[in-house]
Amino acid sequence: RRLFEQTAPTIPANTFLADRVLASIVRRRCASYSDLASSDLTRFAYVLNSPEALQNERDANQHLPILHTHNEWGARVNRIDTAHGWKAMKDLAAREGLIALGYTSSDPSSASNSNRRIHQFAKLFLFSPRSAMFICPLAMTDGAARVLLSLAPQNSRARTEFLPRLLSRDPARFATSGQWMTEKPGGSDVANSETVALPVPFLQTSDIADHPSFLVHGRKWFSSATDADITLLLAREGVPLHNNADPNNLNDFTFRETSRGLSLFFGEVWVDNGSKQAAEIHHHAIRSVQTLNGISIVTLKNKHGTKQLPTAELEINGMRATRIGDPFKGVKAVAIMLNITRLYAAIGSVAGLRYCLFVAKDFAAKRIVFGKLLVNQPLQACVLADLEILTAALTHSVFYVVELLGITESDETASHDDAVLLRFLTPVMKAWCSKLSIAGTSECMEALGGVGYIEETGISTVLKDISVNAIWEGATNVMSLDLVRVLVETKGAAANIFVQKMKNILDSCTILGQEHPKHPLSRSKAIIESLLVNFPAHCESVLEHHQQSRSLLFLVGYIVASVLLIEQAV
Ligand code: MFK
Ligand code: FAD
Repeated sequence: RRLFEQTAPTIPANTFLADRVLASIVRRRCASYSDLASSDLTRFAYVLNSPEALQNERDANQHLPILHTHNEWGARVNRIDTAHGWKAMKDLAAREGLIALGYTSSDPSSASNSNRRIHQFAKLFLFSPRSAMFICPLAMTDGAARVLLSLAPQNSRARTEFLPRLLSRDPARFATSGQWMTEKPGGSDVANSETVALPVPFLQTSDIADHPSFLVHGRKWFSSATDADITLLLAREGVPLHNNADPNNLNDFTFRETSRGLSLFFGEVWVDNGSKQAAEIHHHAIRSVQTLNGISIVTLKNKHGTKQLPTAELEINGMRATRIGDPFKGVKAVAIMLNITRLYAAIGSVAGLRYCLFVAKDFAAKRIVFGKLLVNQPLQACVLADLEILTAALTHSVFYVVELLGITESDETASHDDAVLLRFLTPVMKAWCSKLSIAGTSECMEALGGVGYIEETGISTVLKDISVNAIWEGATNVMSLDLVRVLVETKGAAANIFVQKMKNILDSCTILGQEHPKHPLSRSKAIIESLLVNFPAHCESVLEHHQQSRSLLFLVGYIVASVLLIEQAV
């Protein structure tokens, strides 16, 4: 008698072709460029399912980074060994132009900025759940590229040497960036930062655009992807008390308290033998003669998820750095980066949910319970259908905001209203997509029963990895208060712009049979319209009572998703 064995669920061979929502977004939002984008996405999805890519993914998930702080002679070293699969992710990201695509087009004739951002983020959507968290350094690299493009002087090394490397499609040249903000006393509230940057006087008189002109001293409490090539970091900028101020002596400087004393700095993580510390770097050949730039790696964090990612605590003692942007405007400068990485957190979360839903649906098509395929049990069919709607809602919403990002980055198409709307919706997508995707992914785990809880079936890793998206880049309360910040700074105009944009979309939706108010779409439309009528007043009330800002954030997410689903359905 043969004993039962469950057939394992599989994901589709091509996760782009199998994702009708993503395919329809690319068709609609890439306009005349959509055929090119779609064929590239189809090809890329096959690449991700190739034996080589699957092996790299497994390897990166299994062989976690290891920190070596001392060599066999007891000498202090800073060596992080990362998996072959992790390094392969970087090479693949370069070859596929996962950053470059957002900035330069391989087909300039037909692709607008927003087309390119949609194409890029659609690729990231496919890549994220297969990337063993390499999506994280990519997010920071994209954010850093945007900062350098916006703020670094034209003739600076950051601009001429490193920006092209962040955007390179050549694996041997491609560089990634870190983002060092969080310190022990201040992750959300960076005003408490203790790290200082002291100007180096003899370099101030030379061409500072070309020379490191600060020495940084301090500690950073979380540094993701510590194997990055460069980093952008916040530090309290010292003002010299006299002409002979020594950049290694804190007493020669005065500091502004609050976050208005912080500036943003650019530094290479690795430099050509500039440090006394010996470092053996098992990465690209380019690093073989390099050492850390005044940085010591204290430890790698033992995390709930994202274990593939080398997240370290750092001590910084004389790191050479240049300021990016105006002095004491560091928070404003790094916000350019944050607004990009927050969209990555949103996309990465939804992509994780999409992936797990593929698994849950395939399992339901193979598993028999109480005499029927699970998918044919009406109750489970409803659970899976709800998850499909949730995934579609989140995917449409986040790509709507990605399109806004592309539009606002383009000189030709940028409008004030689009910029305000992008600013308003970015924290919403970050928090709302993360929260709902984590809940949805947990539901996918349950949909597999006990085996869903087993590490090797894949959902567990995704759930643990995407859980961090609610925390890093600003936790949900911080995003809710950021929404309030936008309302305050625009004196409420953001609320009106949001209402108008949503109404415009709804007005363009002609619902067949809408003369019947009981038509489900007409009823949904009417509900959203009434929410929009009350929305500005609701925002005013939140300005009085900040504790309501979280529910406002969720309401905005709900409205965007509903409007876009109605638009899709008609
Ligand atoms: C798959 C995903 C991959 C993602 C990978 C990421 C790896 C992990 C990396 C990290 O986690 S990096 C650390 C991320 N840290 C944060 O996100 C910090 C969260 N805390 C906040 O966001 C706080 O609200 C904030 C630090 C901004 C508070 O700082 P302040 O200085 O007390 O805020 P303030 O005074 O309100 O704003 C200062 C200026 O910045 C203002 O401009 P002005 O100088 O013109 O007045 C603000 O308008 C501006 N600003 C703040 N947030 C902004 C912004 N501007 C644009 N966009 C924003 N989001
Ligand atoms: P806190 O700021 O102490 O926040 C604790 C709680 O208080 C949160 O829930 C928050 O929402 C809430 N809160 C804060 N302010 C308010 C308020 N005013 N009202 C109500 N509630 C509030 N940081 C980097 O700089 N670079 C990195 O590369 C990096 N990588 C990371 C990797 C991982 C895996 C993790 C987990 C974190 C990483 N971080 C990184 C740090 C991350 O950005 C911070 O942990 C995060 O911003 C929260 O800061 P905190 O830990 O200091 O928490």
